[in-house]
Amino acid sequence: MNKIETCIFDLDGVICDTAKYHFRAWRRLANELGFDFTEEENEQLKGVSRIESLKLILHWGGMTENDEEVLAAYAEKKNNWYLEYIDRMTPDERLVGVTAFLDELKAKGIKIVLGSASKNSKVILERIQLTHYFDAIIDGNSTSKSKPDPEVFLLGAAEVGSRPKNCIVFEDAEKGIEAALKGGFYAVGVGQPDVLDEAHIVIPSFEYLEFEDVLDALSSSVGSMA
Ligand code: B16
Ligand code: MG
Repeated sequence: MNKIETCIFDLDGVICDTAKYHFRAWRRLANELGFDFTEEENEQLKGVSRIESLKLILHWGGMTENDEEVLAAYAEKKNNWYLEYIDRMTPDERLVGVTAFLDELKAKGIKIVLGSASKNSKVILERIQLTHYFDAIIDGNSTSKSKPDPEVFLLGAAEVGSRPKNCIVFEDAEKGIEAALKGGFYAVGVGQPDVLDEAHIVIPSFEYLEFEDVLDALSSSVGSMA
């Protein structure tokens, strides 16, 4: 297996869980528009961009809206509520084991990069006090294509001068794993093996996880990547 210089992390579902805040804000918008949607449907929005999420929700509510200005106004309304919720986030909302894992990477000189679809990633990292760990932050503000396009991870790797084959991507969404594989990265799924079965390996969380464990598991799974 190739030498690993850089680890690229998705944000929502990997570093912290903002899905509940997205759900609360989207549901408030849906209710205002006269319909409701379920937490199960919300699962399908993980890793999906803001505008794509809105279009899916309107579709579930049986609404057709093609006017770009109306769509932008709905998205802004939802985002303002979402910003209120994330503004109250604290470092306690880091997912279990994340801090120790990042500390270990820092001590080993491995570069740490964020690769998220969110346009609010900087606020979230500030609130959970993790900004200073990151050597590069690539998010929805610096990308033009959504996952499963590998753009976000390719930009992240380039920013720290690594090639994809020397990077591991940690992702909780199927589309994110697809993006990592398309870009030629090692892909580690964080969550359920049945959902993330395309990943090279899947971890349930970062709890008690050491970097060496990840390298060992990847080596046995992929052997040597050309
Ligand atoms: P925003 P990730 C994604 O974050 C979320 O999983 C997804 O639900 C959200 O719609 C998307 O960010 C855009 O977020 O509205 O804040 O720009 O998993 O890519 O870190
Ligand atoms: Mg995610």
